[in-house]
Amino acid sequence: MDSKVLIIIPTYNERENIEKIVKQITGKGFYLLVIDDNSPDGTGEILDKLQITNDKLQIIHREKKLGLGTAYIQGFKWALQKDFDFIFTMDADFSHSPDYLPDFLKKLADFDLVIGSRYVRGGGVRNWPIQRKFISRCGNFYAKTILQYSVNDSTSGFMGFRRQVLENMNLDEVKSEGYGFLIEMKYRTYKLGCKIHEYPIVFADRIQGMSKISKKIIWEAIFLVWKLCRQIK
Ligand SMILES: Nc1nc2c(ncn2[C@@H]2O[C@H](COP(=O)(O)OP(=O)(O)O)[C@@H](O)[C@H]2O)c(=O)[nH]1
Ligand SMILES: [Mg+2]
Repeated sequence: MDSKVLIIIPTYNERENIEKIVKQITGKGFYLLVIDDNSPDGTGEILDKLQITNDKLQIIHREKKLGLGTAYIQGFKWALQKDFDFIFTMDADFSHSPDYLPDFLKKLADFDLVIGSRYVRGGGVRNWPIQRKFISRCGNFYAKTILQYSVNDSTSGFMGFRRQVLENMNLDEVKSEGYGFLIEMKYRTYKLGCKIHEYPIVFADRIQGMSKISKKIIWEAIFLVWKLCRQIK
């Protein structure tokens, strides 16, 4: 691998998933940065042990649960400082299969942002209850309509950026959390005039551990979409 590729994964209570995901990603030759918010379940300690024998693994330990958005922003800044060329975001819970990473990377030769998308032909969701499917579909249709852009899966947490996108974005202005953060990153990228590709993925619901996304975060995202289209010109 000639260019430097970094995968960033934020974690909060991912004890059941962390060792396996670290091994799969670094086993493919990628660098991995995990940002752990002092998970009460001991995820951080497991990471420290894994790091002793894994030189592709980097860890940022934060004091307390500070949210997915700030974790990624901190990770992006770290990646830019360390001269990575391609920077990916992923969940720890295997909803985003690491097997897609090589194909995403190929696409980044032609695009600035690649989104792992459930809502393009060939993509989909496995193991979600019908209500969750419905909410996600409607939320993404809503975001696409209000923001007047072409992205079908605004709330996907699986993204690959060329470093230039993150360099050109004012990362300190990105203040949203959860789904809002995921939407904001895509919309800001679009507003920068970048080329975006949605790569079809089958999203598998987590088998181990619990989701940390709350109802409050969904409501925040709904208001954020309005704010974004008024504020970002
Ligand atoms: N560092 C950090 N990671 C978080 C936080 N909230 C969620 N995560 C991680 O972000 C990823 C996405 O969260 P998840 O619960 O899977 O959300 P869902 O897929 O929408 O249900 C997972 O890897 C979580 O462990 C947080 O406050 N801080
Ligand atoms: Mg998840």
